[in-house]
Amino acid sequence: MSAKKQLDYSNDPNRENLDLIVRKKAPFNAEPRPNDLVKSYITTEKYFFCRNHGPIPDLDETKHTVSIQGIGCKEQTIELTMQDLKMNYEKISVMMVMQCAGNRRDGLHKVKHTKGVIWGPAALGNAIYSGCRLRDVLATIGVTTEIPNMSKLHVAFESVEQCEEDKCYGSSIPLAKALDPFGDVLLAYEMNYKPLSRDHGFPLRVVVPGYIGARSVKYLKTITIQDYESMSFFQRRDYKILPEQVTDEKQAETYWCKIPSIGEYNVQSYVCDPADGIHTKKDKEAQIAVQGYALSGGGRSIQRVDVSGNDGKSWVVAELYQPGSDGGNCRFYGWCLWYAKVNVKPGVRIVSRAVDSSGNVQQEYPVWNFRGVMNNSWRTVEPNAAAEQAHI
Ligand SMILES: Nc1nc2c(c(=O)[nH]1)N[C@H]1C(S)=C(S)[C@@H](COP(=O)(O)O)O[C@H]1N2
Ligand SMILES: [Mo]
Repeated sequence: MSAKKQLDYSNDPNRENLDLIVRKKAPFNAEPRPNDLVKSYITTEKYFFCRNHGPIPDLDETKHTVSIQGIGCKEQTIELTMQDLKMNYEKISVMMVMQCAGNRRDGLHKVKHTKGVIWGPAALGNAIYSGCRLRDVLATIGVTTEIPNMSKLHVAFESVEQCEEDKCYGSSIPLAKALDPFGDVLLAYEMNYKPLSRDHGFPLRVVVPGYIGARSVKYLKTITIQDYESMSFFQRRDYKILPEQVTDEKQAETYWCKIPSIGEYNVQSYVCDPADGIHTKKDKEAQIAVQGYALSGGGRSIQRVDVSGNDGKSWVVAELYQPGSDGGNCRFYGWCLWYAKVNVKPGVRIVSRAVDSSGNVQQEYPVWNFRGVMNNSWRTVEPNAAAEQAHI
C-alpha cells in the first residue's frame, strides 16, 4: 500500500460551520464562492479557504513545544512552550492576505493539464493574525542582523503532521525576511482575535506577510537557521514556476533544482460579484455594479484597478478600499476590495486588471506552467482561445 493510502483522516475537525466549495475531501481543500469572499473586508472563518496536505493534527496546547536550533543560536536547542511564547514576547497583530500560489489554477488548467488541486479564484483570505514576532524570538537566542552572512541564511520550519508528499509539512524563508523589522513575520496563535482553529494551524503557525501561503507553516514544531533552503518537498519540488516546455512529472525532475522557489506573490485581482463575472439579463446592455479583490506581494499596496465590460477595449477606474495603506511600497499586507460601475453586454465576461504600488500590471494572457501556480492573467478566456492567444 502506498503511504498516501495509510493516512487517516477520521479525526479531522467538524466543518459544519464552514460554507465552502470542497475541491478535495482528504486532505481537506476548500474555497468560498467568489461573491461570499468579498462580503467583508476581513474574511471570517466560514468563508476562509483551507489548504491542507495531510490529516489535521489534534494538538494539546499545554503540551505543545517548538524547538529552535542552528546557525547563530547560543544554545544547541531551545525548547519553547506556548506559555513561553505568549508570556515572554510582545503580542502584535498583523493584517495580511493568505493566498495560495495555486489560486486561479483553473485558468491555467483550461489551457493545458496542470498538476494540483484545481482552485478557482477564492484560494485566499484577508485575516488579522496575532502572535509574537519571529525576530523577537530569534533575538533572545542570539540570532540578529549582526549574524555573519545573513543574506545567505534561511529559516526552515517543520510541522507535526504527516503529509501525502513528505514526512511533515516544511518550508523556509530567507533569514533577512525573518529579521526585517518591517517584515512582520509572526509566530501566530490567533486568527481574527480568536485562537487558531485546527484547520488553520492550532496551536501555532508561522505567518509570512507578502509571501505565498505555502511559507506560512501550520502546526509548527521546529525552527532551524541553516545555510540552505528547506529540503522539504514543498520547498524543493513544488511551488516553483517551471518553464512552459515542462509538461509532465518526468521532465520536471531535471528542472526542480534549477528553478528558484516562490517567495513573494505577484499582482492579482479578480471580479467576484457578479460571481461568474457575467451579466445575464437578456440581450440588454446595462450598467451594473461590480466588486472584486486586488492584492500584491512583498508589502506592495494597490495603486489602481481597471475594470472592463467589453473585453478590454475600454476600462473604468474602480474605487479602492484598502484601509491602513498609504500607497506605500513595503509594508501593506492586507488586500484591496474594489467597486466599479461598468457598461456590459450580456454574456461578456467582466474583467479586472490591477496595478500595484511598484507599477506591476497583471498579464493579459495566462502564462501556463505545469504546477499551475501564480496565475494572474486578466483574461479568463476559454481553453482553445487561450491556447491560441498565449501561443501555447
Ligand atoms: N502544516 C502545514 N502548513 C501549511 C500547509 C499544510 O498543508 N500543512 N499548507 C500551506 C499552504 S500551501 C497554504 S496556501 C496555507 C493555507 O493556509 P490556511 O489553510 O490557513 O488557509 O498553509 C500552508 N501551511
Ligand atoms: Mo498553497
